[in-house]
Amino acid sequence: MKGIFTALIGAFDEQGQINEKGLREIVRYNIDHSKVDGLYVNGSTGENFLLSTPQKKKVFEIVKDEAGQEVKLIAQVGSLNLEESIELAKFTTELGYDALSAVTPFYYKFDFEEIKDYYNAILEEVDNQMIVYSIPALTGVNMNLEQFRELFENEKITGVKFTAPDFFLLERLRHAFPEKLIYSGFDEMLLPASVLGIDGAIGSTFNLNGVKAREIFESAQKGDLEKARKLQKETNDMISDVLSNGLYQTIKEVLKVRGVDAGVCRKPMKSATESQIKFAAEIQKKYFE
Ligand code: SI3
Repeated sequence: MKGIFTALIGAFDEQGQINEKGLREIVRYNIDHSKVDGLYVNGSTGENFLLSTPQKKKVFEIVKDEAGQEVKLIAQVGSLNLEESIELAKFTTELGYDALSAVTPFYYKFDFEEIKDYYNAILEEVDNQMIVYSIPALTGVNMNLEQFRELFENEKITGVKFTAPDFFLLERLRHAFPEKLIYSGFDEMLLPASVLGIDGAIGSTFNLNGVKAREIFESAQKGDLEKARKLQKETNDMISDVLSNGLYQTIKEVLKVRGVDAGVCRKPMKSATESQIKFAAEIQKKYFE
């Protein structure tokens, strides 16, 4: 379960329906071209929170069918509807997903006991491992070391996807829980996170840049910091341009330039405009050719 995991981008048509052919192409591209270690399915990048339960299930099915046993698969099943989370956890465990992940419950200001109960309730129902998805900037949920310790008391919680710029907490977590899996979630911070001893990374830009992400991770692990810094700098130039042009729209449009039919974003997200499409083509040329 270690290494580079792509937070899989979604593929939808103009009507918001799943573009199955495109989704299969995205999976193949990540496996065959980028040679990532795994896929993180129905996360933020998959526009998960815009999907109905049947649509989430369809994505899980298509990805598993396409990827088979070729790479590790993590199913993001977190939802404000706990019954939906449990249903998806059972569904993906039966499909053969290697691990579950669930975003911390958000919107309402849940207290820590409620958050802990949410994870334990999901895990009581399934025989699978869970990676906590912590992304405070989007959820408003900021857990401290002691709260992670309490979550990790459940042995089925085997790790965390740590999407925060808090390197003090990251170091404390690494030191306190050497046996737990820690994945870095911010691609632009892969190098410093790697230096602190993460087990892997889960990122949206790996849909485009999986090969270089691995090089950063592995160079840092080997102690070749000069090379890792150069690669992270090049990567961050690219990420700055992608973010300035609209993250998910740009990932999709760059993939299309490469012949991968990544479709459009689901409403209420906007589809790429002509100028975004044009800049995406420039990004492809500038950083990847
Ligand atoms: O769930 C997911 O799709 C992710 O793994 C998200 C991942 O942490 C990304 N965060 C968001 C909000 O999309 C990052 O990969 C992020 O896009 C990247 O670091 C650029 O800021």
